[in-house]
Amino acid sequence: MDSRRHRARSIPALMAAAVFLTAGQGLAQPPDYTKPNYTNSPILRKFVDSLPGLGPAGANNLGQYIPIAVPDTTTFPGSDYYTIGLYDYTQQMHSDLPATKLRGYRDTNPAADGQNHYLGPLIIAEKDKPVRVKFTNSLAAGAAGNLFLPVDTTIMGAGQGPVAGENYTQNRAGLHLHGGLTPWISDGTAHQWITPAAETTSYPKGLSTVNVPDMPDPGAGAMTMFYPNQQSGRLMFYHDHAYGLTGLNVYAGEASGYLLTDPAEQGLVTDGIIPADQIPLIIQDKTFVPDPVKLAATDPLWDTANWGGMGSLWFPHVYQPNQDPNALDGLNPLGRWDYGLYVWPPVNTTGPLPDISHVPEAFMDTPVVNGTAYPYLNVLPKAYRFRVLNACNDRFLNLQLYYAVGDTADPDGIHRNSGEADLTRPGPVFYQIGNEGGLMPAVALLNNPPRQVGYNLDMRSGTFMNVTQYNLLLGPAERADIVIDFSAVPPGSKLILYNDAPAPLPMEDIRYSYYTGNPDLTAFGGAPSTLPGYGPNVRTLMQFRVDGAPAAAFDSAALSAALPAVFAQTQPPAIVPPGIYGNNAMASTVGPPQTLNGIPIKIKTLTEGFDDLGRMNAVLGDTTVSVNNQGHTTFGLPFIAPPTEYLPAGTTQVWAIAHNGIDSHIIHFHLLNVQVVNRVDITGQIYPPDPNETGWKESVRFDPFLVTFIAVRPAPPTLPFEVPVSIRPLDVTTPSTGALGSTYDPVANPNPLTNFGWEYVWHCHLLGHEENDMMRPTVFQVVPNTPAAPTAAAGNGKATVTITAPADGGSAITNYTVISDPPGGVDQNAGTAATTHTITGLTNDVSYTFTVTATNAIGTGNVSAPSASVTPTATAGGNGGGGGGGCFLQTLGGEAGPSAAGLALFLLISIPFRRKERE
Ligand SMILES: [Cu+2]
Repeated sequence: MDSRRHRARSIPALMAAAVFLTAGQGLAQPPDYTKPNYTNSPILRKFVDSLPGLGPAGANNLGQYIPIAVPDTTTFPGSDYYTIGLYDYTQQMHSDLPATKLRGYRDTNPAADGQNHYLGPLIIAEKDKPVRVKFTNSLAAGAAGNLFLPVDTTIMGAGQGPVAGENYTQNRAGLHLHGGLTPWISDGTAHQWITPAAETTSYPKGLSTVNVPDMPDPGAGAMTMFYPNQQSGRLMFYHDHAYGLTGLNVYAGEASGYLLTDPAEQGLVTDGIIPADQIPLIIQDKTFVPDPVKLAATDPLWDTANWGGMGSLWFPHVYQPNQDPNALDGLNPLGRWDYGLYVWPPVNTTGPLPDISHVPEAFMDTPVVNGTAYPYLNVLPKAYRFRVLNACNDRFLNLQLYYAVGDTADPDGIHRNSGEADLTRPGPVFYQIGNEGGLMPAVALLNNPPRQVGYNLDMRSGTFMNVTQYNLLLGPAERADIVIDFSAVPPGSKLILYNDAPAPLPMEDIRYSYYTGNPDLTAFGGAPSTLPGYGPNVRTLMQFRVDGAPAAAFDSAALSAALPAVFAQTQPPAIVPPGIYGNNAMASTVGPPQTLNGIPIKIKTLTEGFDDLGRMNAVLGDTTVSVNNQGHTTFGLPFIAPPTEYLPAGTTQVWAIAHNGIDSHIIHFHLLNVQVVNRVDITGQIYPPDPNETGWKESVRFDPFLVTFIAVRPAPPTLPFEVPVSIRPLDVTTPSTGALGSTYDPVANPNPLTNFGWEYVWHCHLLGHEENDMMRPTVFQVVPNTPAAPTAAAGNGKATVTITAPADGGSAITNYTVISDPPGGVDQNAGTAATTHTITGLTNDVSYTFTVTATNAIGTGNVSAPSASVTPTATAGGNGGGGGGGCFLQTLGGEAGPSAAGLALFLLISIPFRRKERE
């Protein structure tokens, strides 16, 4: 959701109506239209600081580098054990800036240096060797632990919790391994966070925080995680995911790399197929607080005392509406966002816009790579492997490589270098070999030549005005494993890593597009024209300086030949085979057969609208129809609605995710690697996945007005312990209204305790969207845990076996099987979920033990330990109790099947929206 000025301008009559009606609403405080709310970083020189590399040897001129975490290999034999703390610290990120206050992870192993390093420590893991982490929140307690960024307490999870009058603290933090096949207890998601041990709060940790069962209790202020690493090699990253604070915590610095390697990938290195020289390029956008004069002119409401002065991280904090009911044209020139009170029909707002407000997206003005603004990197004329991660909060990147303007002497003999890219002189090609899921089945050749952003201008097309031409397009959290061969670059040359992705994508607000010579937009709440050689500039991300003796050319043919075999060896085969993209997909979206490659299709929705305070937001959902706060019939569910996505282990699902809105989103699937099958527009045109979307991904782009098909086959990792299931209220911020198993009712029982099984989430990774409700739980269902040894009581020729129900794996236990030793007897309660089973037909005066297994819809768990031995005798009392008792069955609502009517309704709803927005 962008600022949509183009749309607002096209509907003045609607605006007038909205203004008229607004007077009668009287629900919300009119916003102050006169105060600007933006700012721009101090003017920084480009390419004066070098790129931080790995380890102390990679330190740049400012002393920045990304340390590699030091494992403790003895405390937990067979595992690499890391101790990581969270601290506030400062680091200088550019020569023209003072040190910036940051909040991030520190390797607290005594063998490490005891210092914080931005984006560190990088964990390097090996396939099938577990990593264990003890994460300690070492922030200050009380007000001193507050985040030094504007926190909006109207965002779910950032304000009041279940204790009346008591807010959650701002020093909450967790640790999520993004991309990891991790047991849910260690996934570090929204409700798995901790506060410092010294914090005085009713909410010292998230309700779903569970430590690793076979590690010592880490005590208050700490949590433990277990990462099995049973995946192929890939670049992942670990970052904060705390409810209501993720976007700000990550922006403040809570993100670090996690590089998983595997033997097949290492074999490619050993064999010289891919370069051994490997360089991370972690790209973010930041805005730094400028000098007080500029700050006062652009963001007079910035709270310097609490959020910091010049050089501190800046973040937007006012919801500045596009609409101004007092203006003749109804528009606010400084506005950024549509305000729901002023649209038609208006949002039934539940309150005024808060003074400190979340905004849907935060697009900053300064690119930072590995923690340095506008870095340069000296490279030799040879091939390198770059591990690229878009770690921006909300900004997409369309990465290209060009020679720099004037990198050689111009015809007039003058050697100019203004730090610009010469868009007529392509740099070397990118051989993309991997994405989030590891190596791809084939090399994707990019930058051959570079492709600048291009819009689909075919008005007959279902993707009219979408960005359909791009180079290496990476949304937030997407990764690319690329080889660039500089061997043919003349020594002495300079190259520019260039980006021209619009922000938002695709409907750009030009005030977020900073480049040399950009129009002066100060009258509209934007930046002045950028000077050559200086920031702000989000196009010229970094510079490569090539020098030295050229190496032999990189053997791309050998790479192309080798990659498919390695993929086949290390990666699961595709669920939907290549070549099936044709007939099935469109047929599946509008009617029978509702299957793809024989797999039933589940329809999911992605809907943009407004929150209850009138702010633009987006939500995920299924085909459940809801009426939003404008009275529109729509789709989409809040995070706190009962779960709708169930993932039985070992099954295969195809999701058709229909996008009703105008923003591109990156949807991230925890637990899952997904196969991008294809995309289909509303005219029926089919778009195969991009060459770099083949193989497996977990962060996937969803473009406007496309139904995107993904296929998943969830499976649990193998663990050395069992884990409980996630049982919590739907809404952790309010008291529960009903016991586990009670029936959800939006009025009478809106917040029952609910079994989420192995709880994960799927959510937008534009962090501004994720934070304001673009997240839904997924219930991963596995076999029940192993029951404890049952108790047994002997009777006359029988025994009564009593079972304690184990965790049900997220799917109700349907029956217990009791096995006697020695064999014999008849279980009178066989095939039932009763927890008391009477075994008859036993032989008196023979000693028996009993074991038990639990079964649910997913399968049967492990066999329990035996009961104590009992001996039926003719004189044993009574007839024994039969069946009944004790059993509590949790009935989980099944997921609604795919509905052709549902999708047709979705399309009917979406088409008028689309017409309106594209007028
Ligand atoms: Cu989004």
